Amino acid sequence: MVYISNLNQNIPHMSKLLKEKISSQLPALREEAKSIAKNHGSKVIGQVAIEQLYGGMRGIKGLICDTSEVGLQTGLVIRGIPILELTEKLPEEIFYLLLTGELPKENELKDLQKDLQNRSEVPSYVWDVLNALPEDSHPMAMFSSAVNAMERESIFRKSYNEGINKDDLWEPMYEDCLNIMARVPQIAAFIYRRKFKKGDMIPPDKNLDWAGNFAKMLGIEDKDGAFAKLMRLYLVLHSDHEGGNVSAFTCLVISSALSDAYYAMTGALNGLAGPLHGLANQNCLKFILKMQEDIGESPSDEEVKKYCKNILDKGGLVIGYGHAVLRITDPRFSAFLDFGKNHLPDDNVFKIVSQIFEIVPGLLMEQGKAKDPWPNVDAASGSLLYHYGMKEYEFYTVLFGVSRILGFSSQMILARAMGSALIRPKSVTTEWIKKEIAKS
Ligand code: HAX
Repeated sequence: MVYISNLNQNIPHMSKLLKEKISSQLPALREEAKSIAKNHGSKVIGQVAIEQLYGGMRGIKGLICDTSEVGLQTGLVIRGIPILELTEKLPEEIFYLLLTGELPKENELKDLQKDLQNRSEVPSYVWDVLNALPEDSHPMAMFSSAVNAMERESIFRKSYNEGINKDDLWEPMYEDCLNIMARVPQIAAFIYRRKFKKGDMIPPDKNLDWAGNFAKMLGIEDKDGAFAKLMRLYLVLHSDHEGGNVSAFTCLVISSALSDAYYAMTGALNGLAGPLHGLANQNCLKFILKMQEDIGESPSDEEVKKYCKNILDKGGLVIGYGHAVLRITDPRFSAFLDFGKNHLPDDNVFKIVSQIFEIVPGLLMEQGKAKDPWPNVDAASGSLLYHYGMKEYEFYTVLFGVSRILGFSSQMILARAMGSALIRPKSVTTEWIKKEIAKS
């Protein structure tokens, strides 16, 4: 079968405003980076201890990421704005903010939304690829396969092969990222409905915002609009988490080889699928459901405490707790907890989430192993989705992935715009480390 390429020739409205905004900011940003590297290039900003080599490079300052930062005591801050001040925004607004450092004005938001709607047609072969996968494939494997399959649409690869000027390489990267961002809600919704036998694909509604449309295509019953509200919040809260987490770092490493956004995001999604990263949200709900199975639907505080202590005593993990970087209650958890208190205070699963929050930090502190005894983003989100009828927790990481594509995209577009170098740290051998130790 011959498939028609979806390259952008026929798209009636492509956003100019966001691209123009980035273009207008670039000269000063490039000048600043050049000047910092030229005038302060030899300034030392950190040391590397051997324990960091054995500890996943934790804390080594080795990347520049301007979209967001995660402070030990602040949690996620996007372009200087704490995430808890952004919970009423739309994901499209967050994308604009990540990229430019500014929230869009009304006309800029409308322009971006229209652009995304016009790019949203998914190439037909993607449905064939997804339909060809066994139904028991994990939704994340389906999701990353679909993104990888779309690589033939890459405008970046085509432009590179045609010899585009190095300074302009960010523009086709931008086009690829916007195309992916516009199409993933439909792909994710298709995966949900096919995998969990929810019925035919629901067509997109071009009058809705990006997350509202996604909520509609998932087909979850939503009489009062609360599920769409949750989706907007979910896609905002998961959008970015600076540059060093497994998925964002993977994305940056792959794209630094001038691989296009399809290749880079596929790799990033595969990293997100790991249980210590994005898969924790599915495991967290699984953990609570198992607890209900073991000690009852509505356990007492004492029963929850005994159950969690037993897990910790056996060397197990309390999923949804701890973080590689944070040392406070993740503000994204607080946002979800607030949503739950406002919309579903009497839900049994949500009640357990609240009980665990009161109990587990104390147990982890008592145990003294986890550096961060506080809940992370994954500790509450599953209970909210479950309440609205999205009970298939294997799907939750796909939602995370749809959202994080905003962060992957903005980080990659900016890295390309700034002409970021090929990422290639030096590895050392154990013999070399032993020799270094012997010297001291
Ligand atoms: N329950 C029990 N023990 C825990 C723990 C938890 N929630 N969190 C950390 N620990 C233990 C570790 O297993 C480790 O034990 P060992 O020394 O015996 O190996 C010790 O405490 C020190 O770990 P750490 O330095 O505090 O944690 P890391 O930075 O190595 O890992 C993790 C951070 C998030 C992976 C870890 O806290 C964890 O496994 N938590 C549970 C899984 C989870 O919630 N993951 C989601 C993270 C958020 C995210 O990225 N989402 O995408």
